[in-house]
Amino acid sequence: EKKIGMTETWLRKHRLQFIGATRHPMLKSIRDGTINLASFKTWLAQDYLFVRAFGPFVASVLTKARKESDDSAHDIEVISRGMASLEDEILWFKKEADKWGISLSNTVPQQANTNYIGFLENLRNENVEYIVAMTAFWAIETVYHESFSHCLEEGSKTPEEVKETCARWGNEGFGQYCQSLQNIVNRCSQKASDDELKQAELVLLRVLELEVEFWNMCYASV
Ligand code: HMH
Repeated sequence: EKKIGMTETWLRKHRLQFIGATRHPMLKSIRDGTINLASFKTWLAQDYLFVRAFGPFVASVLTKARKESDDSAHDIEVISRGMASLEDEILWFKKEADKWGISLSNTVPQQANTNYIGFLENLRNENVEYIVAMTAFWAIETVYHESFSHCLEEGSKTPEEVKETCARWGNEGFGQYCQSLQNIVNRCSQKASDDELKQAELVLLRVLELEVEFWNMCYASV
């Protein structure tokens, strides 16, 4: 009998919030092919700014792993892989923005994005425990994997020009990487205090809210 991990417990408990983030109307419109391309372009430009702030956050998780993890050699390997792929991701955003005729240098963050970036900045504080930051990291990546892999499933009518975006986070390799992050959170949770677990759970819920607000921001921008 396999013991279920803390992350699975949280996801069962907060299933509706998880679905709210991963099956947002904007994602549904990608999947059924009715996506408004202006919304998509807003998402692309705003997500570029988000990913630029995400790098320093991931670096802070790496630092915490070095100091606090009980298996830092393993965790540093997994987190570094995420760090390394961000460079490629930023280049991809630039290429994609070119394709859609978007000027990234003229893009300013909208309120929901500013809130999300501020949340990441707070988590970089050294007083934030490793498991708390790691839970946010896992949740942020997993929400995108769940969301975009759904847009590529059989029967979806995702437009050709949006498929590459979906594949970026929806692919199986990215799914395995999310699973590695999840395994780290599950392992850490076995040794965490009740207070740390409570904080990690609240951070997961906040990520789910911020994701919904991020999609709302793009959806409403037309
Ligand atoms: C808003 N959430 C948002 N952007 C992303 N790129 C990810 C999650 C996944 O990295």
